[in-house]
Amino acid sequence: HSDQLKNTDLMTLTRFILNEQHKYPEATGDLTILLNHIALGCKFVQSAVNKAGLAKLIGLAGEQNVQGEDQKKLDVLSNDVFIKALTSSGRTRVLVSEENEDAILIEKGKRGRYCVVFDPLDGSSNIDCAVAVGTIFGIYQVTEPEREGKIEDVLQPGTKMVSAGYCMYGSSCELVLTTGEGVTGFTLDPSLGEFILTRANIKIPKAGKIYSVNQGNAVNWDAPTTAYVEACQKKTKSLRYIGSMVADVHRTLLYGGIFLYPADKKSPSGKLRVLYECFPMAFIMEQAGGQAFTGKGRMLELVPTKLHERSPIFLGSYDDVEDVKKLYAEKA
Ligand code: AHM
Ligand code: MG
Repeated sequence: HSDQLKNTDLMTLTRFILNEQHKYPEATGDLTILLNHIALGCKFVQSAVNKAGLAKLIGLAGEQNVQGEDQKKLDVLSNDVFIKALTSSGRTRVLVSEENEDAILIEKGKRGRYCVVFDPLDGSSNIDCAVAVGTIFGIYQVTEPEREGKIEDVLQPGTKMVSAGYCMYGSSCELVLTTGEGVTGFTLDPSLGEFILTRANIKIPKAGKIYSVNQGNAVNWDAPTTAYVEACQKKTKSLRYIGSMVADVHRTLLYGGIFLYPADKKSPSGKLRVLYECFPMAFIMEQAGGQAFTGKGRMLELVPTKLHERSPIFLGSYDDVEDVKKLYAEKA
């Protein structure tokens, strides 16, 4: 506490983004405004997730709470929060949310140059037992400033993303961000209501001692995935699996190792969604010196053909993903 009080020169997220913006004389400040709106959405969701147990927010959408009001399930609430925050930024054109079948095309007058793909509350099966959940987002930029948004604006390879991040609602609230020049971590100071820079220039360890996978699917895996996990076990690596992608990826980023959601016989494309789960995390991993692989190629080079497309994913420490790539080259 005393250390915290000694530091009177706080690098807030807003200040950090503004500093970044000032490095580019041509920057308009639009991305700064957009990221601030995303951060506001994260704070709102963090507060709702925190109060969920008390506020009896938990429940099925459509159910009534004790006051007879309709309850909103947290993932529905989070989706509303982000759609409103993004729309009101005036900087977006196309929004794709895990919660909405169709893309949201922003009306004229509120339109901006950015498209945002997001999962407002990922890992929602963990909410009812108070385990970490998170928000994931990725941002594309369109070239022409004023025209109708199109689905094609977001059906772009991950290499076209200009920024990506996630916010983990865990024992602390952690926001991790890249704008394509490394990865920076911020922690929400609840007393200030501000994200404070806590991790500058995050680099993932080159190799790790942890692997993270839903081993319950093992009977359905393909040969390279099976061989990889068996090799992890032979090396007596530790297994950690929370079942919340944001939390599993956050640990992988900080401690090193690998997170995989491979294809299996039941889900030949895996489970995780390309646009708002795989791409943002792959972008962050690469920016931190790690890798992300689909089983066929570099994750970020995949060209999605539909909004909610899925892909197998292997991401984490450079050497660990390299081992997976070798097995796929040999056995596939
Ligand atoms: P969701 O978007 O329905 O919450 O599902 C995504 C989550 C990820 O957070 C996590 O990595 C994965 O599902 C876990 O899946 P499984 O329970 O099959 O292991
Ligand atoms: Mg999800």
